[in-house]
Amino acid sequence: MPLETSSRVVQALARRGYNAEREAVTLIAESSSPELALESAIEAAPEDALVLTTDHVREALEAEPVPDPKQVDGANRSPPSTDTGSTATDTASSATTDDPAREDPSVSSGTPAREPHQDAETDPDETKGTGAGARSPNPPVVANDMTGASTGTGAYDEFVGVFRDRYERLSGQLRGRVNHRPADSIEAMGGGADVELIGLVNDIRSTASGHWLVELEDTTGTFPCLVMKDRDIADLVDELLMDECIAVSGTLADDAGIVFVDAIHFPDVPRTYRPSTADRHVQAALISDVHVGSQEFLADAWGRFADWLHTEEAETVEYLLIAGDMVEGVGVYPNQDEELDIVDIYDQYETFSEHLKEVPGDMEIVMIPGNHDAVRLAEPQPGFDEELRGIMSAHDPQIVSNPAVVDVEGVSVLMYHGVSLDEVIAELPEEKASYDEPHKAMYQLLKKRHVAPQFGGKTRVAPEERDYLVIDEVPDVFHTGHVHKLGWGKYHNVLAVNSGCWQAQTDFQKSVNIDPDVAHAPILDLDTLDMMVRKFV
Ligand code: D5M
Ligand code: ZN
Ligand code: FE
Repeated sequence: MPLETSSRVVQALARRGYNAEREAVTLIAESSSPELALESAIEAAPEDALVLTTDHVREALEAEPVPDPKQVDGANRSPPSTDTGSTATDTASSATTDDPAREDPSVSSGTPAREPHQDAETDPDETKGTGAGARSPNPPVVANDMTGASTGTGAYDEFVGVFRDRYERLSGQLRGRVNHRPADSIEAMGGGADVELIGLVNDIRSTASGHWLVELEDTTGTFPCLVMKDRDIADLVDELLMDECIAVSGTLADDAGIVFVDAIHFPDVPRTYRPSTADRHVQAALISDVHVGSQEFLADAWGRFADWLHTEEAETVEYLLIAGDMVEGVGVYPNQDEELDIVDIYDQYETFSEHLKEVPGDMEIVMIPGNHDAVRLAEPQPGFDEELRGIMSAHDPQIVSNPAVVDVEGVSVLMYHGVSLDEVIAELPEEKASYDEPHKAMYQLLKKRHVAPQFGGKTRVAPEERDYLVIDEVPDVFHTGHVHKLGWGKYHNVLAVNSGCWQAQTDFQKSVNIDPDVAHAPILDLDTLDMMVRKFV
């Protein structure tokens, strides 16, 4: 089946307002007269249908066998495209680390799909010989969506509440490893005692002699902890962010007024963590930062991506996860309006929805908002409201909060837009987190078991009864965006993926030397957690 035809079918349908299932597109494209088949399929579909299904097309083709192609106008059949380079597999891009996931990016382009993965028991649908119609993505299950559950009004005691919840849940993760002494009882232990305490980082200062004074706060008070500059653990102080939860072990000074720290513990991911995998061969595309409405939005590249999803090669790509910034938004950054292609935010979502229609209708889509989207900026960000959902309904995406934990075929994916990554990158030394290796900044969030530890900086945190930003359960995959750089790797067996963007370099990014990774689609094998990256530039 020439891609050219299938892609033209998809675009023609999207122009007519339809999202279409892949097999529906294939049937139309392969029929003797795609133009006629398309028309009669649209007629066969109910008037309020948003998705053109395989059944609609079958019905149309059976009711009205299309005439011999020689007798219909073939002017629309353009010659096959010679540009086959646009979807080349990219395995080398920014592959500069020693992460295991990079060494074997599992370049499986062209792998025939489906056949080895059917269960021994034959699916009744399968026996009908419906080919691609046998695919059946399950709607992903979302664990911690807080859309519609926001209780915060911004009152002071709510901030106290959210930090108490953070402390309780993260200290709970550390309690098995240390014997916590409440801050207000430490002094009474007397000089020289061994002491362990768990607290949120309340202050980090260097002393006159270059040591580090880290003040920890628990629910009873604060206590100063001294990390000597010549100890190995001094290196870890570089990694600390304000308000994160850590534990220290050490010895109480003679006057019992300070702890000399021997060890620092993070909630962390156990090194022995074993991720779950899907029990069939199925893939997910992990993207973010589409930025529709920006003059720099790369519509052509998006079109190539959507076309590719309709090809046989992408047959097993059944899920599309979008980690925020669907649109460019308005008034997000100073002077942003000078680079807007669409000035009205609702029009931006309308256009975004048009682009979503090009994505096969039989794919499951999950999306969370980002800082450019039309929801509150403070995190957790609830999923889009009813009006925006209405605009984006054609594809019936699952719209959930930022962050969200999404179970995709048994693989838990923590989706988070990633505003805190800017902060982690700004605060930590280059080798621990940088824009060129955004996945390393993600490792830090996994280690801290919190997606946005630092309060009061760039990342705005909304007070809720619960700290939704705590990473309670270790995810199998951590998916973020925001920094517009592609990077991935494994941290204690958890795959961290930052997914690049669909927006060319903006003036601001030029001014600060951010060179975005555009039009890449990380494709994740859910059965092996191997990943490869497809380029659509
Ligand atoms: O931001 C994409 C990346 O660029 C992210 O790392 C923040 C940074 N960025 C982009 N524009 C600005 C301005 N105007 N000020 C500060 N930082 C900026 P995104 O929010 O996804 O567009
Ligand atoms: Zn963005
Ligand atoms: Fe963003």
